[in-house]
Amino acid sequence: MRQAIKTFMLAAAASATLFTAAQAEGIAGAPAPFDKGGVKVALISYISAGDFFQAYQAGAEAQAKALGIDLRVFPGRQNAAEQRDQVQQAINLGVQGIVIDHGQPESLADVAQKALDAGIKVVAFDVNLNNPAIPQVEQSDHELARLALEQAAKDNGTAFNAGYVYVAGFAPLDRRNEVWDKFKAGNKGVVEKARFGTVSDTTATSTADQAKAALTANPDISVIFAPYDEFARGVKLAAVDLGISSKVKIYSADVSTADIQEITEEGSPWVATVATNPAVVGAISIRAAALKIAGQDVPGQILVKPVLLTQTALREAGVKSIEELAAKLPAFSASDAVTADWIPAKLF
Ligand code: SR1
Repeated sequence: MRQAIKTFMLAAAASATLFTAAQAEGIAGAPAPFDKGGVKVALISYISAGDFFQAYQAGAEAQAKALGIDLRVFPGRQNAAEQRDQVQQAINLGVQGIVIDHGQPESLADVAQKALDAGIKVVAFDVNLNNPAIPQVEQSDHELARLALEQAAKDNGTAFNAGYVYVAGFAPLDRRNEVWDKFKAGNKGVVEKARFGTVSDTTATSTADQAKAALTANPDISVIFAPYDEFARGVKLAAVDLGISSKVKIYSADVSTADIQEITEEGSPWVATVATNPAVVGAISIRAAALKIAGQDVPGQILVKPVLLTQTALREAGVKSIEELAAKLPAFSASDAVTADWIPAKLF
């Protein structure tokens, strides 16, 4: 695990310990069952590896701790059958809430319904379970892709040869793909010369191998749309290995301290990313589950707005880490999405 994420998680945990006293007896003034404490929630992820998912989990843990929730985290191993089995395990554990983070709808929809039938509140992040009883948290993926591609057009015009990194079947990537298709349809001078991508426990290095082959076969590619930071990291690795960093520009999604370092380093081809704070998204997912458990209203769709972060802006602002980014952009570390006055909100 990268040092920056460790530091962040420790800070989040330390901050959450402020609420330990409240946890034992519950939260004064909170609705049942949070007034008594001891609420059990499961976080069931499809992917746990990588900066985004580690920060998402850290944010979920910090919010859970602040709410006195006993959070059971099930590690994601990109295994649909295992994730499905974990939902069943959570039902057997008697949790009051389940947050499902990514995954394949076809292997989750019926078991999620089984949880609902058992009286368990279910919240989904980035997996569309097509169930009106399950609120869906997402990062405004259409806006995220639009901001990245508008920046690409600003930097490169609207006629260029592109590489595109995409794996179908992941809700956020599918939504970003809709915007990419629209962008190409509206800009006929943009030619997609190569498409590749892998999602696994070694996404960045596997994508790097594919990017190397694609860039070698298509030396006229000047722009790569890689809307997931692990994809962008892989493409950057390939560009550096091939010695073509000055000839390609990478536009991505997501941000972490390691990403900021890769974007801002001298000669980096990674020129922009569009991102939310994944820890905030994790905290929001837990709050949505908590509100449902307390019988309070939660919108069917919860959108977290992303921000455009260009290499130029990050360098000019001297930002070197997520913490520094949050200090410059306070909105990045906080969100009032799905909250209530009884929910402790100051986490990071
Ligand atoms: C494989 S899906 C990866 C994406 O999920 C989250 O939405 C992150 O933004 C990441 O880009």
